[in-house]
Amino acid sequence: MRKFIVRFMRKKPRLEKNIVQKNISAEVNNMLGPKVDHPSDFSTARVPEIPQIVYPEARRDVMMEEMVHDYRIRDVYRWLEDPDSPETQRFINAQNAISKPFLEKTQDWGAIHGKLTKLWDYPKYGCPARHGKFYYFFKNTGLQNQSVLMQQETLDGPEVEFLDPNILAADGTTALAQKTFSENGAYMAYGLSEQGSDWIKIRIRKAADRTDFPEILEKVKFSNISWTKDNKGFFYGRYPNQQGKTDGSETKQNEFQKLYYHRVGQSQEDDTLVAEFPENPSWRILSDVSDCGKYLILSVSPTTRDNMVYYANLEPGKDITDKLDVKPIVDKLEADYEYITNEGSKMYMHTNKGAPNYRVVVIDFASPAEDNWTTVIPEHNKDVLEWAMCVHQNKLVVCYNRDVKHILQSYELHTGKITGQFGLDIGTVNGVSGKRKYSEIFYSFSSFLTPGIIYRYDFAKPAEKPKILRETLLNLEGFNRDDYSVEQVFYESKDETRIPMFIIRRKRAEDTVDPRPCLMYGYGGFNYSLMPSLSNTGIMFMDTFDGVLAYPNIRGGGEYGTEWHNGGRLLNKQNVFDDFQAAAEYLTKHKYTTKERLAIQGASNGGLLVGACINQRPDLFGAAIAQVGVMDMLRFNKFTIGHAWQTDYGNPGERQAFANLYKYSPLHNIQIPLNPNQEYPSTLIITGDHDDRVSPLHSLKFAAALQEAARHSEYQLNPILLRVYTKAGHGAGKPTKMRIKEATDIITFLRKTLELDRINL
Ligand code: X99
Repeated sequence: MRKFIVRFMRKKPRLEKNIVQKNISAEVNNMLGPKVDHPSDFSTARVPEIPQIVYPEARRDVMMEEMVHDYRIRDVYRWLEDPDSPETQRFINAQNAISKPFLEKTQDWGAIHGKLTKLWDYPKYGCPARHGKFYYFFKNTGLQNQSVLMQQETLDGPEVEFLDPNILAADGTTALAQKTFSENGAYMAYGLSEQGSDWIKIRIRKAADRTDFPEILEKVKFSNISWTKDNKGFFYGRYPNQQGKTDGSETKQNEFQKLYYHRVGQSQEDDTLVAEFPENPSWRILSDVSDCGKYLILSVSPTTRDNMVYYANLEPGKDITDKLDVKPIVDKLEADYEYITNEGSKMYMHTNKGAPNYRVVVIDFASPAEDNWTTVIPEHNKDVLEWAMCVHQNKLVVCYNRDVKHILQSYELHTGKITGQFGLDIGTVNGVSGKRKYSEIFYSFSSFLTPGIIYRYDFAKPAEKPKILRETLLNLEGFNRDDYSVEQVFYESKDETRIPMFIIRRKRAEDTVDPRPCLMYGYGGFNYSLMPSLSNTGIMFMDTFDGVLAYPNIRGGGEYGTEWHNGGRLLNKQNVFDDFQAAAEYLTKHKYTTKERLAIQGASNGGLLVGACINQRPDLFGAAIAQVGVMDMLRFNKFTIGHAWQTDYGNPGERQAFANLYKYSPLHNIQIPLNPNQEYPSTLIITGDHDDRVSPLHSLKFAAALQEAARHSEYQLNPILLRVYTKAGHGAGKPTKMRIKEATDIITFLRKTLELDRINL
């Protein structure tokens, strides 16, 4: 790989975008860095030090060409798909050698890091849950890398550290990814993830003395844990042994998951294979032991949407020594089905079958034909029934989404009659716990300016109101949430669809028009609703730069049920990008911000969103941050769990889907800026070396291609940076220290590239 040089020069002032600069060949450009004609009013313009970058040369393999559905596709950076090759490693090192100093070697990095660390440092609590003799909840004193699972006999009794992941890895990169207690609460099966990977290792801890059984279960991924009611063991999903690494840095497809039964205290080798679908390698199996213990309900799916339902009879108390006799209930992939509870063979299920906003139905496994299903809670014509849970023998706690705000209600299980509503502010129910055998429930509330409030309610004492158990408070000096406003606007997208968007900013006197820096965040896919929640990075952005936060609830999400998801998937995917771009136009038109100071951010499917939007409308944004994004839409299905996303993206093996993907795939739609209006915003591409959800290769290939375009354009002065973090994955379980560093990098990047004035740093 060629040596690269980073030359520092003064950035041209933003208002002078039309001034043509150098016209030298890319080759010379690579060696010397671009030349700048200084405009005459240079001395009066705001000109912080911005390095003009000479990007690392990435080999273009022009021979890597293939015909796919009569499209001639060149994949010149295919070699970057091998995470282990020395050439890929050199590429990553060369990128970090530019991005790391760009971010860290600025005067502000330290001040931003210091302030973010202070801002992060407040005690955080999870929602408690009762299991057997004890209550359990997560607690983080403020800056601990991982939250500690605490145990308590009574809610006001002493708190005991039950499991502290911080002692499992010195750098905090081992996370408690999953935990499930046995019915009597004697045991907790828990999954540990290392370095951000989706792979987990399961261990079992005794509630009484906090010691572990010796066995460790490996090769577990995309699984839940369901205990048999005799407390002797549990079901879990496991993948076959694979050649090479299994640490999350590999890209191999995850196939042939099988369901096993594990007995407490025994070796994994002795586990019993209970269900498999060898003809369908991409099917994954989630299992629920019914509340009565007599059924095992399997939710089977090749994708992240729609599942089939199978079941098997269990005989409580009897050991499971062989494959179960698995029978289908729903064997079509048409809708989602989720087990809630049951009365004998009558299963209460949460589904969107025949109800795009979801309903609760009873399916009698003894006569499962759809004609025999009965509706307990019908579909609401506007609000989305997000989930339902059975507590206190016969009550259903039900959570609705109404215009991107949660509503929590209770219903009679048998009649479906509403019995009450829990008062909630504008925001999100981000945690809940309760059981059929207990009368109490806990729920946790969060919003843009509220980190968390935990409530307890006892159904056995209906006269009493829910009480606040714990309230988490920010303790950033000088930050007062009453100084800020949360506003929800509805704007029109390209096709006139009304899209909701939350806007959060410091209050001003009425009618004050003062565009401010703005950070807009989006996701737009997989039926996932972007609900109100507090972001430390967001608070930092508002407090430090007098910034505005914007969260458009674009299509592809689940905010308005299945229709909203359908409006932004498959051949409708372009709507997602149009909605995001329309949000940007709304924010500038209504003077919340200016294009030059509008930054966009997205992660994962939201990284794709950012990648597609900067290709399609580079003129709309001043800066872009794409984290762990899916950028190669022609090959996403070939790595790890990518094949499961075809219900949102389509199957590249099919011609029509391919043609559609080819139109928006970030990697395949990069424009060489031929005039100043086509200059890409300052762009920060972020990934992690152990991301096995979205392999880093997406970000590597996209960055290489964008930088190549920048190299060939005299108009691309805004930086295009790639930052690859080590021992980091897709995001879940990331240690606090690394989260703060990443947030510091992002804030520093915005400060520097958007030339933001520090109001408060
Ligand atoms: C997934 O790929 C989910 C993967 N996944 C399972 C789990 O299938 O994490 C599963 C089964 C049981 C336990 C845990 C898991 N997802 C989730 C998509 C978006 C999602 C994802 O991560 F649907 F919300 N993507 C990355 C989609 C494109 C980029």
